[in-house]
Amino acid sequence: MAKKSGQSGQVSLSRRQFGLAAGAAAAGMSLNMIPGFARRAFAAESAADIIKGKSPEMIIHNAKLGVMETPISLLRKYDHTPKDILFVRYHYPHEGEAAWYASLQAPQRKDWTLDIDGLVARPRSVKLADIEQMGQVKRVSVLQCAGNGRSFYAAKQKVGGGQWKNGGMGNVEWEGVPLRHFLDEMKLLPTASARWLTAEGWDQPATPEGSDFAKSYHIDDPALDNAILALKMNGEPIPAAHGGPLRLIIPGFYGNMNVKLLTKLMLMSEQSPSAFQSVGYRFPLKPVQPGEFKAGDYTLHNSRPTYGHMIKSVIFSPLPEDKPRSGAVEITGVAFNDGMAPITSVQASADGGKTWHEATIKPAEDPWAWYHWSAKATLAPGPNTLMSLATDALGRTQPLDGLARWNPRGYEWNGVERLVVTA
Ligand SMILES: Nc1nc2c(c(=O)[nH]1)N[C@H]1C(S)=C(S)[C@@H](COP(=O)(O)O)O[C@H]1N2
Ligand SMILES: [Mo]
Repeated sequence: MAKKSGQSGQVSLSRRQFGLAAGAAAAGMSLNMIPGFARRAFAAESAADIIKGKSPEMIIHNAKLGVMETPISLLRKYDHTPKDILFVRYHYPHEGEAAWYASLQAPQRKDWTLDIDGLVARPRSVKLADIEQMGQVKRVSVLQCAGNGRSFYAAKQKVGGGQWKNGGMGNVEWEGVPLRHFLDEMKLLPTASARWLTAEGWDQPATPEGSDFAKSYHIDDPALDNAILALKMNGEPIPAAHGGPLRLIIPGFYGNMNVKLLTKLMLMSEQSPSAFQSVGYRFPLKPVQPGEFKAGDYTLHNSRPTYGHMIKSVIFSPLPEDKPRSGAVEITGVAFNDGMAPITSVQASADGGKTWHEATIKPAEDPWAWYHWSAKATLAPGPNTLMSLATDALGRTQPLDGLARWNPRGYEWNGVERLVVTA
């Protein structure tokens, strides 16, 4: 990896940039006075080199797979997260034949089909063009990787995988055909033994031992009532990097349940044997301690898939880089859950939880979208520990000690944040 970055750093020192640098030197400027120069010429690959059009400010977790997170300073600028800053997660290298989906362009794939297979009276293949003709609905939903916040578990014991902070999420407007509606129109009569709906993506593992990306949902899960076969993201065809031309969106469900590059829906009696369903993206049923339960210990019986978002709030402002002054401050941020009940309260603290201030909450656009909140507090000179705590109408709330939910794969972090800002 290090070698690869080094090489690409040299390659990206193009003649034009070199010319600019030489000109600047002649003009008595140092290289770091040229915006963007240092990063492009010498640092490891930038997000924009991995997926053209992505902001170079994205934090890269895996250059080969194109995994990247949004800094909160960018995320907070928009209500609907635009494509150039939305986090990205794929599981296979997008090289060779797969290179087409490492792009923010709308894929030109008019020949795309969705296969319907398994325990149905009549398996069939549906053209993208036919899905486009069906009635569409909009859903604003937070898209969040189940690994978002994983790095915070390191305070107990570091777990493997991308060390996500809070930026593995975004608030996105999706548009597409309601899944139930689609299944009805297709007259897909499930046979009596059909229990699970499995969705599969186009992407393939690099080696034959690898597992296809497939996820399964119980066919009676009420969350499927809100699911859509999405064709648009923020009002335009879904960029390939985000799963276009067709993506299954289950509003309120963790990222992995939202299968990109959707090619197949299957009705089955069991869940998919894919490792992404049977061992990966699962959460232990009982609390576990480091060492006693390992990443390889997951079974269908001792764990559950990461389905709906655990209730969570994230502080957007002030961030340490805002360099706030002491005195009155407005703490702002967002909160969201699985959309099954409204968020009814957010409390914020600026003194590490000694005193709490009730925030004003702006109604969310849709049950699965994020809620903006804002609370008045006071910053003391020196370091201040900011915290926020959301609760919903079902009484579900965030653990003050997020580490109590430590798990070997570091999923579903929803602990109360402790953000230290110095005034
Ligand atoms: N086909 C396919 N779908 C996928 C994945 C994948 O690797 N392949 N990754 C999943 C995971 S783990 C996440 S978090 C989201 C990321 O969506 P994004 O890249 O649009 O942010 O896509 C999900 N859907
Ligand atoms: Mo994810």
